[in-house]
Amino acid sequence: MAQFEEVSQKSAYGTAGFRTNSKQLDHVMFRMGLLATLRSKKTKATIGVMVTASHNPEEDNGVKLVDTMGEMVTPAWEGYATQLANTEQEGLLTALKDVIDREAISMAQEASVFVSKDTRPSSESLSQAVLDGVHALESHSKGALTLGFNYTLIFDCWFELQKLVSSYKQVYSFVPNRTDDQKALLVDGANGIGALKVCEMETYLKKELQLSLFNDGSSGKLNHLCGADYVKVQQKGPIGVEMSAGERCCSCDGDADRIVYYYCDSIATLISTYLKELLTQAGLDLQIAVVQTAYANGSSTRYLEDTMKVIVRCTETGVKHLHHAAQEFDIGVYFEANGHGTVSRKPTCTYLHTNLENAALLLQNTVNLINQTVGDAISDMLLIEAVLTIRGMTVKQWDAIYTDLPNRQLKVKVADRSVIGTTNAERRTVSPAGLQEAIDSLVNKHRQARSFVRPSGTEDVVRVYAEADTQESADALAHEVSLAVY
Ligand code: 16G
Ligand code: ZN
Repeated sequence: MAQFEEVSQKSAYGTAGFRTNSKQLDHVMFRMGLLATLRSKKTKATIGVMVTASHNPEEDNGVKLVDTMGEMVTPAWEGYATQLANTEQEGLLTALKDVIDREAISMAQEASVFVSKDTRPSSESLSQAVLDGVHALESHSKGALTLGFNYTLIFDCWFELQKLVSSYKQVYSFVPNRTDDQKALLVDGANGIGALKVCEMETYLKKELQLSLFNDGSSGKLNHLCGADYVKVQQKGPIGVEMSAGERCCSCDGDADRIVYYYCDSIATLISTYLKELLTQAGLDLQIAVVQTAYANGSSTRYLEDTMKVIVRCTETGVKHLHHAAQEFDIGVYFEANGHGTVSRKPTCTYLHTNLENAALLLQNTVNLINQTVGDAISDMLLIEAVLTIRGMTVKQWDAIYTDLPNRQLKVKVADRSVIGTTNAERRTVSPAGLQEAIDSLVNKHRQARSFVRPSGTEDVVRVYAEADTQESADALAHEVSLAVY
């Protein structure tokens, strides 16, 4: 049974659940085990608990609940999570009863919880604490219990891997004579779970894709000097990967739900352009939209709206927001600038399967490459490879679709980041007073400039983003805005 520690600092269910140094998480894990069990009883379905801190340092860890369709839980349940995580041990029973009453949960209902973990050393004992929580609740109620346990939730089973592999082979059969150069892809596994999966897949795809895996977890530390976040934020190649000109390279993050291709982050542009062309060729009148966040480069937004004429929506940061917005369209493409994303399609789009015209067949196979839950770096990688193959494009040509405005991201440590309130999909601040006016006047001093600040949902920092016509200008603006925040 997990030990309860004194809850010193208030933890909040952030952008992707709780996240902090792994030493402070034991009690939070236990309580998420309790809450997942309640959620499962309420929904009468399986609930996932994912133990990971994704791209954060190996010393950190985190936990998020995964709802019945693979999505994040609703705001009300995030609220319960925060409440449970911060309750003193004496108040825990009352807090639990409160959730049970408010949600009218029948404790006799069967529960089914699936716990997954990434490859961090601390994930072993922390996932055990989740299981302890599940067992603790179940031993006090009459409900039967199903418990699953594995490594990552996404993309775990062999069957799923085979489905991706065979869809990729099908797509590939449309363009069989790809040169060796075009088939070569360098993959940075970030010393995490993605490395294990790429290793497994490599053997099945030898003919179609030559994967060279780096940072495979055999020696390096998770996310250390490698991985999607490092590459994106530091704008540097990962350690151990020697890239030569024109080579395609991509990086997963620690739990393999993000992917970044260098030196290009216009994944959504590439995919939506391709899907739109296929829809036109197949004569299908479906609504396609791209969902972005404030971090999306201004040039990509302009290109999508003005040239591609696709619908563009902006939401708050975090897959949970983008995913819901994407689901409102027949086909919704979303990729955050940091590499998180996927393509969702409405169930009504399944009639694609009955149309066997060439374009539709290709569309069907392409769609089968997509893992529609909240994002899976390995399926995204195969999707991008498929699009590049079909279009006969090099990374350079992809990069040339539009030109990103130079940009800079910084983080600022402040005493209390929660004083910063935002609106309009985090593009403007509403508090503290005067901050937005200060940002506006700094932005006005630069050309083609845009800047915003928001409290991070995964780290104790405020994030600053700036873009402008030159790198010097973007750097200066980011710096000036940081000072205004501080
Ligand atoms: C998490 C989110 C990601 C978001 C990022 C923002 C998931 C699976 N991942 O990684 O979507 O972009 O947090 O972090 O939900 P921040 O709030 O620290 O900037
Ligand atoms: Zn991740």
